[in-house]
Amino acid sequence: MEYEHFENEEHEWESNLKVTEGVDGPIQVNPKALERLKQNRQQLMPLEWYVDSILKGDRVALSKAITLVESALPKHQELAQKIIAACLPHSGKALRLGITGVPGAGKSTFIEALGMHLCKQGHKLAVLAIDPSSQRSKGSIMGDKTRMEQLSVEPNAYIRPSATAGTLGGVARKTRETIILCEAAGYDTIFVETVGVGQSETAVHSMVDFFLLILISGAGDELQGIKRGIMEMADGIAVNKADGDNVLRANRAAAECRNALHLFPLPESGQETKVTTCSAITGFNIDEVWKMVSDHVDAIRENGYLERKRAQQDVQMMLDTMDSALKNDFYQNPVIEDLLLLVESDVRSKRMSAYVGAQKLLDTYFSLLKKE
Ligand SMILES: Nc1nc2c(ncn2[C@@H]2O[C@H](COP(=O)(O)OP(=O)(O)O)[C@@H](O)[C@H]2O)c(=O)[nH]1
Ligand SMILES: [Mg+2]
Repeated sequence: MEYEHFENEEHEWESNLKVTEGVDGPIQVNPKALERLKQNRQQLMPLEWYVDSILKGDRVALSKAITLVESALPKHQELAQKIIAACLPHSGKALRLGITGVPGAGKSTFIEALGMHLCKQGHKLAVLAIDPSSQRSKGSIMGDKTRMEQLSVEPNAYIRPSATAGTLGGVARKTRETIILCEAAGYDTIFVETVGVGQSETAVHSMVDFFLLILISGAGDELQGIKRGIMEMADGIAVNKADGDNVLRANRAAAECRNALHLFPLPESGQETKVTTCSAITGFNIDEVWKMVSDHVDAIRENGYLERKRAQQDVQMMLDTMDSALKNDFYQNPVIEDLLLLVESDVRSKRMSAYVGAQKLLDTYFSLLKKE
């Protein structure tokens, strides 16, 4: 702790060394190695410090704990899991809202508008993002912080850039754990934004109470870009950018959406999927969207669906965790790694059928397990 403090402080030393500013040379060290070095240097605090400070709502402790959750180092993971276990009984009370939509639909702008609306009402809001593709972009939500100008300086809001590495499964697990920590720190509303495309919707859907789809009106082909599956996952739809000369088009898009939804069966929640228009820029109907969300969550809390849904999500998280652990153990086994290359080339050249190849690898793996 002290060490970090020291590192960040600006010192005015009396020194004979004269520092001349110049152009940065090329990076000499493998950036990945540097990252590890940095992680290793992070001084760990005792478990109680993290837990007590998080429960008091200390943002520094919260951020440090999330960094541990995101770290790949075993000793960080070990401590992170203990912090999560201690925070778990204090979690679960927040409303968890997932937000999805194609890039450019206005998700970030919407989060800024709705987020400020909620903070003004006294809510404490945490904004997280799932972006498995962010390895190269360093977390698009970082860039999005510029779209969240007010929210990023709002004391009642906590914005956390997405974890920057790993598979979708890994990133999803980290986000779920981050939700637990944020709830323990007193955040009563959690937004999870999907930044990636494709599979990340399913991941976010599996960890929220309400899944909001943000659409925009296009040139009459509103629904083309949206897969039916995502429409079906949505608990509510907001057609954004209903402002200026776009209002009519937005209304038409909303009507088309409602028509399309009529063809779907009533969702398991027992609640119809509602559609509304809004504008994240002018603030039009932002309160309506929130009403749609909170009414829905109130209703499913009352009819018992919320409890069942969260229980099912917990079971799913357990299954996903085992799934990825088993896969990792298999694919990271050195014998399997070598054999896989050989079998792959046999299958490719039709010397072996896909089924026989898979069986050969699995048999080898299981016999290795027995020998252990
Ligand atoms: N006219 C209008 N533009 C909007 C609205 N919401 C977002 N935008 C603009 O749409 C662009 C993409 O917004 P952004 O929030 O970054 O979308 P995201 O990629 O879904 O996060 C930006 O230029 C925003 O200013 C809206 O309600 N009305
Ligand atoms: Mg965005």
